Amino acid sequence: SKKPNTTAAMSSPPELILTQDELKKIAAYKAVEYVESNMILGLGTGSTAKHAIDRIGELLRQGKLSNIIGIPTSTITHEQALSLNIPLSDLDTHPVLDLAIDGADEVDPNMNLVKGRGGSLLREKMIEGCCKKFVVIVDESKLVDYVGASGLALPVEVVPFCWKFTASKLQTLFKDAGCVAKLRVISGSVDHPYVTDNGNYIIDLYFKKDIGDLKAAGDAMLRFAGVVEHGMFIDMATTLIVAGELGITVRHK
Ligand code: ABF
Repeated sequence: SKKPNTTAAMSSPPELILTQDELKKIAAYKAVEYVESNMILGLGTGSTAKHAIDRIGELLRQGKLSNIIGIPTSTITHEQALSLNIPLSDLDTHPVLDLAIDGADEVDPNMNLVKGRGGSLLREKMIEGCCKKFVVIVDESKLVDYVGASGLALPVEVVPFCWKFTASKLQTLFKDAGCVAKLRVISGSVDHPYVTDNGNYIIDLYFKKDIGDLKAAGDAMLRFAGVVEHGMFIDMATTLIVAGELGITVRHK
């Protein structure tokens, strides 16, 4: 039941049990095969993207890549790239990127994504929206039948001003899907809000059912003045690399 534009290859003996992090690394290394010298690159955030950035740094160090300019999607990625001596720039200077590589929290059958559990969805969407190619790298646990199906949140970045009002608007908007909206707090704290790189808060939306039309849902959220951006990346990924126990699958749109 393989799709015509899908290729699959064994990356390791099937009897070998790989950890989730090893799968992430396999997907990340595969994505870096798409990187060529002289590219302007969007550098993602998260534990999967981190492997890709490490690999890019390694290839630069070995002289196998040259003249790369990275555009980081978060301050943490900025620091990682600096530590690897990857030359960096920004969207003001380079508004068109050749390629971006990033992870995701969920990937639906149409290659629509949920991103933002790492809190970097706004910069990710700004940067990955300017790329000629956007390669998404995941382990197979991220594949879902529909957005929200994993039980994990759909993150929404909101301005701190009257965030409870905005959270309540979002929860009401998706009441038919049994939505519960929660302010993201710093890990280990009860009520200390997590603050994004842009000084905003994150409202995590949990659904009991499929929210249906993703584009309509996204547009409705963006109509609330307090909403800065949502974590659905609709029709943005051009290549999906999935690493699973049985090998790597590469799918192009
Ligand atoms: C970023 O990192 C986010 O958009 C997404 O939330 C997360 C994926 O994390 P990981 O690669 O650590 O699973 O790409």
